[in-house]
Amino acid sequence: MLRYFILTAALLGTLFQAMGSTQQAFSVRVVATGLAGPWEVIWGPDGYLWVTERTAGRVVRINPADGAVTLAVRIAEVYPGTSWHEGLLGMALHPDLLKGAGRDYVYVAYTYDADPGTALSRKLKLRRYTYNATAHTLVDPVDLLTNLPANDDHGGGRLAFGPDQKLYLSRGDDGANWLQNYCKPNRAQDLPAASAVLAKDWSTYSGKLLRLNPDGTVPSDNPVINGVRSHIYSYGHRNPQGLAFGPTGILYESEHGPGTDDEVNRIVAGSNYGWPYVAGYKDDRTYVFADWSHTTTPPCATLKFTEYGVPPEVPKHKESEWKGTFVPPIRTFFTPDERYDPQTGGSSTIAPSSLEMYAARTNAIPGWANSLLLPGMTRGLVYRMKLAEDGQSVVGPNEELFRTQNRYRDMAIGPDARTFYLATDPAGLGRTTDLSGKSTLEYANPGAIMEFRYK
Ligand SMILES: [Ca+2]
Ligand SMILES: [Ca+2]
Ligand SMILES: [Ca+2]
Repeated sequence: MLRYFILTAALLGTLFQAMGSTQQAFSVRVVATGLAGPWEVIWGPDGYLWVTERTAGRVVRINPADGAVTLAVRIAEVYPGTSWHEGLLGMALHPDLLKGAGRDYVYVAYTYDADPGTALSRKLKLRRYTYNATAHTLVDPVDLLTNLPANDDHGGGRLAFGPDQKLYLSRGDDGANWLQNYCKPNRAQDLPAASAVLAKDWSTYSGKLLRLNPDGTVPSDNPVINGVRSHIYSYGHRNPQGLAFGPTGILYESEHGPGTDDEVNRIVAGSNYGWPYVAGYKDDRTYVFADWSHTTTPPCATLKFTEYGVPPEVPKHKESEWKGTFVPPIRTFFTPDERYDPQTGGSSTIAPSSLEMYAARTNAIPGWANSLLLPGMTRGLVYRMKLAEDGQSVVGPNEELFRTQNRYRDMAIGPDARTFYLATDPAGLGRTTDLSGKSTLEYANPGAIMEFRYK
């Protein structure tokens, strides 16, 4: 027993030393700055960083050596809106880009006004471009899927190209039943009828992960959910902004929780992830589903939305009251204990903006092989989680990395597996944390690409 304790203490000492030295193990450099809301950053096959600028509607290529920015396309149709959830969002590069296979395709997702001229009809679309490697521009736009629901909150919008040669697109719950949209019913649990799929009515696609053929059609092997096959791959999501594939093809996702319980999920085709009935685990801790939009007496619109102290007229449902089947997260950030009071305890979340797989096994940073990296916005940190060998779960504590006074929006990993590129939010997008741990609205490096290189 005594020996056990000595060993454990020694191990813990090593662990804390390793965690404490994390910051010193990396050199930091600002690669580029002055970007208009960099939202996606990808290490391209040409050795450039490919970046979407959310509010400017631009795709740019950045030389990582000198930070020179080259415009690939400006998409005039992008509707940037005024919220954090609109504009040019996700991007995915076809794995055959610049391989001479005739598939030099780049996919983007963005919000646009589907009814210009009259009232605003905010929608999201998926578009494909072809890269002209001589002119270094994106040309020949093809709209693959249009008229997807969009709003001024919880837009999701992350894109990924899967090892199964399918496209994956995350869609948020559009902020329904929350803040300024509190009287709008939440549709994260709604599923389409066969007739809606035939009629290309995608109005149920809020709060979903979508899986598409590269031409935008429904894959014939997509899950049949509630008797219907559609683009929907999984449902019951709040605001999923991270998608990453593991080396064996497992899909991981991250999504924002409601003041507690940001989630990292392992995605199983056809499954329900619980929102809005459950946040994090089904544990009745803190979260109660307050169904504002279905308040009838008095009508919802006559009530004033509050996050805490929800009025008695609003129907409330404890997590344990819901009898549906769902897949719980593999990790939360964070599920507080019973003593936590959300009104006085502050936010227990990190605002996870994306997710990256660190698959490297050769040249990997010691201990890092087979990890997930989770950038967050409100704490100026990236969290590393070690995956179990089979990829089904995460093991051990989180490691906190790359602490700066910034909101990290996305990340790319360099081909050496030792260089990391972080995109930061532009000024004015809400709080982050300073180096002493205090909440702040000032960012050290707004609208930048930062490089962290392992020494
Ligand atoms: Ca990325
Ligand atoms: Ca969930
Ligand atoms: Ca819960």
